Amino acid sequence: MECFVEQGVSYNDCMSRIYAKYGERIVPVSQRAVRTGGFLGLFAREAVEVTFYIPPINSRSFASQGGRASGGNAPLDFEKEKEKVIAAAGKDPTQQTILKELRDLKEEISSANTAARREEHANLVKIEEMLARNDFSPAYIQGILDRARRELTLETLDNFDELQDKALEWIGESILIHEEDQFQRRPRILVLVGPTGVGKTTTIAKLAAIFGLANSGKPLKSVRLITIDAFRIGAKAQIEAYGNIMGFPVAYVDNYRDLKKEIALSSEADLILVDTIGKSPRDSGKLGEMKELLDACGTRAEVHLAVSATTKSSDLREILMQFEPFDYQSVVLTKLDETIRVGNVISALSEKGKKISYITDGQKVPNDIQQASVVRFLVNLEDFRVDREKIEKRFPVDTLRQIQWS
Ligand SMILES: Nc1nc2c(ncn2[C@@H]2O[C@H](COP(=O)(O)OP(=O)(O)OP(=O)(O)O)[C@@H](O)[C@H]2O)c(=O)[nH]1
Ligand SMILES: [Mg+2]
Repeated sequence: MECFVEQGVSYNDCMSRIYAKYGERIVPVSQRAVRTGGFLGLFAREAVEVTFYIPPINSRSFASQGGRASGGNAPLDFEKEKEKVIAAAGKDPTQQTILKELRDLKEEISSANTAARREEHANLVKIEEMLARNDFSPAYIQGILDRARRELTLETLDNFDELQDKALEWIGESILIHEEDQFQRRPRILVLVGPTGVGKTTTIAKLAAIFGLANSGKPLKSVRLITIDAFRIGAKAQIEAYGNIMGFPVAYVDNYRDLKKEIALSSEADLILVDTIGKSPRDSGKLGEMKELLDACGTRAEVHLAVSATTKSSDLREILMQFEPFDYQSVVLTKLDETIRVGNVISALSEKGKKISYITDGQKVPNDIQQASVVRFLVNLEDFRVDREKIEKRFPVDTLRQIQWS
């Protein structure tokens, strides 16, 4: 039996292409998530690949439509293949029986599949396409569709607005928000780790300014900056510049003992912000060294992982996994202004059960930072009709808010 493959943005997209090309007789065998397109491994997108075969009845018409074999591009000679099988089967009555059973089975699978496809509600197909356009992962999309099939009545499925509201609510539920530390214990120690260039130092500066500079009558926090990134050209100057402008002391350390000492010396501060050197998630040796050094911050230090919202899904999953040894409590999502699609981020974080603490959406210090909120993500979704009032009611403690403290 020759199998063929077709790729598309979703299972339904693949099936539409297959039916359009080969007619309704085809029998799907399996589906899997794949990555397609891109250049030198960059910018590849997630897609679905469906493997199928065509029952060898009326094979001449398929061959004339230009069928494509999985192993190469040569058109198949179905007549020859059929003759071979029939000749072999003709010699052996047992094989004949098996062949007949196989044929019956194929027909059964084929008709069950066609029936299932016809039963898929048109509004669910629309939702699936909208989710795919927002870069949600195939597994995440399947989860939403399965839930809709399981929990919603036909009446709700028929009402597209209601269906959209439900999908938005479920997406919202899957976004986990980290509760802001209310400075219960002092000093609050906040460490930012992450890959290179994602905006760690800029985020540290934003947090320092928001908590430590005059802010509409709020009581100010005394802030200390510590960096373990003092030796790269420009890195020291960058944090020093922020420290000087804001008037916060900056300490440079490169070993466990000095870091421990600096933390102890800053025990009177309200907030100690620790900036780290960006690390490639692939360099597990260097990550291990940094983890040992950061242990000097003590067990009650909050570690946040900074990742850029523009990171492609597979890299995001790797980053979330490789930084796991730091035991990070939440993710700071940076550069949200540089992408209009957030489905990849929502999918990856929800698959790993990770919380989000802050989002940053620009280079301006300190303006472009906010506490993470479900509402912010939902209003960013493309194509969805967002009833903001409803969403804010559904996720009440989580409306868009600026960072502040009592
Ligand atoms: N568009 C945009 N740019 C940002 C944001 N945050 C930081 N940047 C920019 O990203 C670049 C890198 O920022 P840094 O703060 O130096 O990044 P880093 O993670 O400390 O980099 P390394 O220390 O080299 O690992 C700078 O040009 C920042 O202005 C953001 O939210 N949006
Ligand atoms: Mg930096």
